[in-house]
Formats: sequence, structure tokens, C-alpha cells
Amino acid sequence: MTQQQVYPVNETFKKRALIDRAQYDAMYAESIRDPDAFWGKHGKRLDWMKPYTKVKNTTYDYDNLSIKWYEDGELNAAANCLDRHLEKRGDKTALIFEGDEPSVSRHVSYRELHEEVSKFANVLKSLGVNKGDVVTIYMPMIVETAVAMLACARIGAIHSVVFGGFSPEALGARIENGKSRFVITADEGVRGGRKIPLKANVDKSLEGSNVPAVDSVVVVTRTHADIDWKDGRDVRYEELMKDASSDCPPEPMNAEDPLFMLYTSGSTGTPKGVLHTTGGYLVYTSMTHEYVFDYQENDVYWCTADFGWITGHSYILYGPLVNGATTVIFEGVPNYPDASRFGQVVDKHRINVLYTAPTAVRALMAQGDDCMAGTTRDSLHILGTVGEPINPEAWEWYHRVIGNSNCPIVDTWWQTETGGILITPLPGATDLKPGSATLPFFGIQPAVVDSDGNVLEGKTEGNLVILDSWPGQMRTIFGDHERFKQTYFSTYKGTYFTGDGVRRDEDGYYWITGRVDDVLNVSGHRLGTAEVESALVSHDKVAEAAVVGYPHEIKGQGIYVYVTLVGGAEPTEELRQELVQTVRQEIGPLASPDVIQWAPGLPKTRSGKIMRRILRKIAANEHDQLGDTSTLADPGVVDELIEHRAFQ
Ligand code: 6R9
Repeated sequence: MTQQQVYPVNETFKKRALIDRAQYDAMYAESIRDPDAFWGKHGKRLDWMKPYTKVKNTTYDYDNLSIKWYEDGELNAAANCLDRHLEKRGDKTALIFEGDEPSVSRHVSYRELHEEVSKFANVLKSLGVNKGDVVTIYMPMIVETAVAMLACARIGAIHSVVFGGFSPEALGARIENGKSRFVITADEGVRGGRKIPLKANVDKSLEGSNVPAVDSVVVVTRTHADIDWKDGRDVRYEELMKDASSDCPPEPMNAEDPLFMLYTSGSTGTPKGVLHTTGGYLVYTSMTHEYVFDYQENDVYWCTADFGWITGHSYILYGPLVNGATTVIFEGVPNYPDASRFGQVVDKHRINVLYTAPTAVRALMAQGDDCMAGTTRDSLHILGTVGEPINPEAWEWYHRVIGNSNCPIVDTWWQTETGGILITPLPGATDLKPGSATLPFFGIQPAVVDSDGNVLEGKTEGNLVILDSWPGQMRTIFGDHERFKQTYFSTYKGTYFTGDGVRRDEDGYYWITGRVDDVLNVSGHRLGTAEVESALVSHDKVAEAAVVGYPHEIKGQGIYVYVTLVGGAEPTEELRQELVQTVRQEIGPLASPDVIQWAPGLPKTRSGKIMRRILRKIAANEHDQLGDTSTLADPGVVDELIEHRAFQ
């Protein structure tokens, strides 16, 4: 391997940066030494209706587990995103909508957004939505999605955004789990020139017998498509908004009242509803947004995520709006109409910060340097990545081609559960190493533990845990607090277990090596192997299925499936297609298997446990490194699988 390249803090950037290395060191030390004082001070960045007198009240002690921040304070999230900016920033652009078609864009000022949100909050009330109710949002990337989320926050309803790429089945399961009686959707979504039948999917999702009676489905008109209509349940957004009053005082919420839930995949079972509360989440997301992206008043900021993921919640909506920023909502995809789209959008809106996923960078890189031809990207001053490890080659390409060798890259490590960024460079403070998320943000104490939970010091490798709470941390799994404790706090007692592997180098830099549990990361999207397996075995010709990830050049990880058929079933190409369809139907296109291998048998221990470690090696074409196979019940199974390894 070549010598690890280090990129010292960019000299031009240093001049404007909010935080230099000495300040980072001092603030970090302060945040660890006295978290109460530190977060007490920084909590004041929000507008509180009732100021807090308590700051941190948390313990990771398993039997007494409790996480509370600012617990006696009251505030409203929408008021912090909107009302408090009206005086100084009323005419400032809050949202820039960039449509799927490059000819379509629109600016929405803070004043306009405030008005729209207040009206829709009143609409929700008139539909019977109360404080504490769960509202499901299944929408494309349009302005009304932001309006819907903020309107929920304004009246104290809990939004549950479901990514528009999930299937009706997956949507129905989330509506059911959240006991949600309200759904907000659009007639259709549009992405990369293709239509997505959102309303039809909602209709299908509500046919399931387990889904509770949904009172209202609000439909935003995006394409004017011809859709089915259920009188008494379905209502048009535009019609309700016509007469709605824009006077809707924000509901005072306790800091620990829920703001939203968001489903994410774990290593076992069905997706879990990660619950975030109001005060700590807003302090943490706005503060990380400010310092990680060195956000200053006139910056134009673009995060390319979708509202359906945590990155869309924290770093398109809440963090930036609390800071009074101009934030972009992009409806499209990086390669439509062609691969220069990111560059085109950056130039069009003079974007300063671009925050995207490694998979997007790799997809563009595969098109060659020319893909940015015709664009200058000269307004950019920071690049960011999130969602999965970025390989140094992609990092270098991002830096050189998109950033004209002139922009620091912040590789931000975090999770749905963490609410905001935990490990990251600060662009004016941290020397960069391509592929490393570098150092902890203020208040974050990462540690590396071995499989017995011993904390390892210095240069080392192991499992990543966090030793103490931070304000943006999730508080529970909706409806299942036991599972919350079990999943995150039982593996290494007294710590929050992230599920990620990590290496720490001689400079104390963290290098995330990927999940150490059965969670896949496909194009930055989290999927549980168990979910995909359960979709596969729902097909009547499948006796058993095992799913693993394998290295994929663009997606980071691809989905490799081993399927054992029931006796008498023929392994045909047609069946292969059917199985892919089954997974798409049960979960969504994002879970489509890349490779299906017919497996007469699966490698199991004598107690019947599938040895995924071996399946991963075979999928990765590393069958010369199978490791210990002595516990296998039938070693012959492995030879058979290797011999008939599927071609990728
Ligand atoms: C924000 C988000 C979380 C998982 C996480 C890890 C991976 C995220 C990363 C990264 C390496 C980074 N991950 N950022 N791995 N470097 N900068 O993506 O949340 O969808 O919950 O995924 O993504 O494995 O545990 P989420």
C-alpha cells in the first residue's frame, strides 16, 4: 500500500473557518470535562418557551437506563425552524426546490414557509390530528414534504416518514406498527424521469387486514395523475389549504416529548421505530450542522439525501432551518438527465456545501472525469459524505474532480439512532485522511472494545461503542423499550453499542470498517438480512434462504442470496426472477437481490445455526480464507457452494 496521504487543513478555508484546531481541542476537552456546563451553554442556541434548569440526566447503567436532556424545558421545533427567523430573515430563502426536470426550481422564503406550515398545521387539526398522534408521511422530495413534517412538529404530532421507495407491504407494516391514523402522500412522485405511484401504493398498503383504520389520507397534487379516490377518507391538500387560516400558535412541547419516529433496519426482526425527542435533538443537529459544515449566514447548503432517511431529517430540514440556512430540496437523481446534474445544480444555485453519499460519488466516478464537463462548481467550499465508508479512491476523485482540489471533505459517521453526526472532521480544524471519519464531535466519547467488552487503548481495532450520552441520541424504540435496551445497551454493558467495527490509528483517527452485525448497507441504505430472508421464504418454493453482503463497486455492498428450494422445485431462471420480484414487493426495489445462488444445503453448526461468516467469504470470492470450519455439521455443503458459486 502506498503511504497514507494526509490533507492538511485547507489554508484558504482556514481564514473563514469558525473553529481551528486549538479551539476544537479546547471545546472538546470542555465538553467531556463538564457536559452540564457545555450543553447548558449550547442549549441556548434554541428559543425556549420555558427555559430549562436541568441539562443532562442520563445513565447507561442497564437496569436504570435513562436518557433525558433539558428535561424541564419547553419549546417547539417548528417555531425554532421558522418563527424566530421571521424578523431578521423573513425574506431570506429557506428552501430551494430543484425539480426532477432541470428547468423547474423555486425559492420559498422563511415567511412563505411559515405561512404554509401554519396553514397546514390548522388543516391537520381540522382532520382531527392531536398532539402525540403519529402521522405517516410517504412523499417525494418536494416542498410539501417539509411543510408536512414541520406542520406535525408545530402541533406536537409525531411524524413518521416512510421512504417513497418502500413497497406497499413495507409501508403498511410501518403504519400498523406506529398505529398511525393519518397518511400524507402525493398522487405520484417523479424521479429520474420515472413516475412512482405513491397514492396507489398507499391504497394497497391500507388493504392489509392488520393495518388499523386510517381516518384520512391527504393527497398532494404533484403530477395530476388519475388516481383512485376513497370518499370520506381521501382529501386533497390544495383544497384544504385554500381556506385554512395561517394563524396557528406553536404548541409548547416538553424537551423530552417525541418529535418524530423513523423506521430503520436492525440485525434481527422487523424494522424498528427509532424515536427522537425535541430539545436535545434540535440542539445537537443544529450545532453539528453549524460546525461540521462551517455554516455561516449566506451559505447555500445542499444535502442530496431523501426525507425518508435520517440524513434528510437532520441535515436537510431541522439542523439547517434551526440555523436559518438556505437548504436545497432535490427531487431528482445524480444521473438525470445526465451525469453532470450535480455540477449543474451546484452552478445554478451557487451552492457552497455539497453533502452526499459515497455511492453517488462512485457512480459518477465510474462515468469518468468528463461527467462534470460544462460545469465549474466554483462556488463550492466544503464537500461532505455520509452513509457508508468511502474508499480512498472515491474520496480522492470527489476531492479532485467535484471539488476542484479546493474543498475540505467532511466524512461524517453517524446513524439513525444517533440523531446527528458523531465522528467527523471540522473543516477548519482537522487534517484529513481519505477514508477516515477522523475525530469525535464535541461531547462524544467513542471507545474501541474487543468481543469481551474490554476497552482497548491506542492504535487498535475492534467494535465501536460510545461511553456516554449526547443530546441527539434516540430515546427508545417506539412501543418496545425492552428491545431498545437489549439492542443497544446489553452487548457491552454500560456503553451504547453502534453495531460498527472500527480501527483507530496512531493519531487517534477513527476508520469505520462497516457493520459487525447482520445489517447490510446497500448504496448507503440500511437493510437487515433477516428482513430480506423473511421476504424470500414467503415464496412457497423457498425452503430456506440466507442473505449476506458482498463488496460491490458502486453500491458499496451488494445483496447475495443463497436459496434452498423445497423438494421438487426446479431452479429456473423464471423462478429467479420471481424471487427478485417477491423481495421488491415485500420491501421495495432497494432490497433487490443482486445475486441468487441455488444452495442444496447451507453451512450450519451442529446446533443448526447458519454460518454466515462462511457464506460471506464465498460471496466475496475469498473461499481460500474460510477460517475455522471445524464446527460445521456437514463440511461437504461448503465445497458444493464454492463449486457452484454464482457469477456476479
Ligand atoms: C446517517 C446514516 C448507519 C450506518 C452506520 C455505518 C454506516 C454511516 C458512515 C458510515 C462509514 C461513514 N455509516 N456513515 N460508515 N463512514 N461516514 O447513514 O444512518 O442509515 O442509520 O446508517 O451507516 O455502518 O452504522 P443509517
